[in-house]
Amino acid sequence: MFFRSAITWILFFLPFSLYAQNLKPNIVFIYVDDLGYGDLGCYGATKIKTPNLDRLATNGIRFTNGHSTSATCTPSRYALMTGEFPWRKKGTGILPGDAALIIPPGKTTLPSLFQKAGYKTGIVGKWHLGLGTSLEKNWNGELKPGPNEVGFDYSFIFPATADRVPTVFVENHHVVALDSSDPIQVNYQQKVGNDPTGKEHPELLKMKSSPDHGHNNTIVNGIGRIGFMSGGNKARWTDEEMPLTFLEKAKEFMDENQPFFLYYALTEPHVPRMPSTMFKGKSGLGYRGDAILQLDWTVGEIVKELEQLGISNNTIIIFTSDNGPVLDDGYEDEAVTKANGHKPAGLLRGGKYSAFEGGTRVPFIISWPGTIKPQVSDALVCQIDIIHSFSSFLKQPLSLQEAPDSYNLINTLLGKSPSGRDVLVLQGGALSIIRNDWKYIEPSNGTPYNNLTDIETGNHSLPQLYDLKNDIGEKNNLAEAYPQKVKELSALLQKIKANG
Ligand code: NG6
Ligand code: CA
Repeated sequence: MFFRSAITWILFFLPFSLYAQNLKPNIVFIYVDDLGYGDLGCYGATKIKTPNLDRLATNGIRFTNGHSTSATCTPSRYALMTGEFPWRKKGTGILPGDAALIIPPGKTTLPSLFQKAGYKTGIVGKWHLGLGTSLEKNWNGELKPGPNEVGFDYSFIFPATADRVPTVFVENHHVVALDSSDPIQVNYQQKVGNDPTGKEHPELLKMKSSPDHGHNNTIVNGIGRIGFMSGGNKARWTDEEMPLTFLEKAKEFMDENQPFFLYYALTEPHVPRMPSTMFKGKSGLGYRGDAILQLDWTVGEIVKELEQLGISNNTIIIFTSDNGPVLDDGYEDEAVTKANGHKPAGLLRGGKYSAFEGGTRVPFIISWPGTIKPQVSDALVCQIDIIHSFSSFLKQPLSLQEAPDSYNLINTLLGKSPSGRDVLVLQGGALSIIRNDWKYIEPSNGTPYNNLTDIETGNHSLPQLYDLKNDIGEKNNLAEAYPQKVKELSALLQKIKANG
């Protein structure tokens, strides 16, 4: 009798429970820092092996025309979180480490949508969208507002970039491992405390900063940083430990909270590249290559954890990068001297900071084993579209004011439609617009070439027009040959700027 009713129960409820499971798949959004279009095996790299990401791509969708909104970190992250083009809002450029939060609490964000839909939301990794309400903040007290005030139930972050002070982790509202007898002070204008700086004591550095770059303020873990800090000695991170620390926190979060939305924002391969000992020297391309091996390994560990938890078929992994690549971003880490022919942006022109495709066209992979059909998609998609797409997926409709620049591309992102955006505005030094494979870059006064990073910025005093279908490397400026196209695209760009 008992068995019969148990079997009836299982037969009756199983389809519902499977349905319910599929209805709320977990999400791991893996956001890496400064990884280029040509940095992964599955995007054509031959000098570097990335088996875990290659496998993810083979089993899921590999987008060939996926973009961040911007060619640097803060604006791309702002767009990802809010669905609003960052160039519409002042103060969304690269933030210093003591910046105030730039997302107003209460604004609809990607994680807040998931919260509304009954998910547990967490961020582990790089934040770089500011903390608190002003520059003057007490790093020894409650740090608020921050990620927890804009949609995350749990946060384990570092505030800005790995090369900016304070070099500490913040868990929810507090610096981790803070010793009250050694309070932290941070200043971006002048030196605080007695810690040596890279400028005064280059002999103390284990990795030198490149000449003329600004990484010569307070030394932490033998590396000069941008900005000055004192105190918090026990709380300061060791760069080599960071990937393991983040991985452990990510695993804990996934184990304890389901369904979850995890925003896992890795620091690799951003500077300073100081990989774990197990990766040092492994790629033969210097620490930048090693950092890429490290991030590939990390992705493999996440996949393994999902398998061990028995939830891989019920978890969507999205993998992408906040902007394009740079070799020399301020440290003598052999990224240039050991590049050995590796092309971090692949066939694309430019890189980080650039209006050319190398600035924003990045690896973009989505996998959902058992649900997404493996494929390569050439659809034009942008990270800003994640929020609207998932609002549709989660049945959490947005008003016109919420995520105003985001498109609903859920069918494209899940591999059910081959078509993407018809038009996309991108932000390098200058703004550009893409429609039907034609790309127009606005004239601008900025320098065309950045000597420090050795990157073509895409800035030019004249209009530029490229035919991406036949010239993905943006070698032939067709503006003079197609004046009508220039007029059309520049008018459309003006319209989008003005109207949203
Ligand atoms: C630049 C830094 C660079 C990097 C970047 C931010 C100098 C000369 N360069 O200002 O090293 O930190 O900011 O990178 O200081 S991002 O990926 O977070 O946008
Ligand atoms: Ca970045």
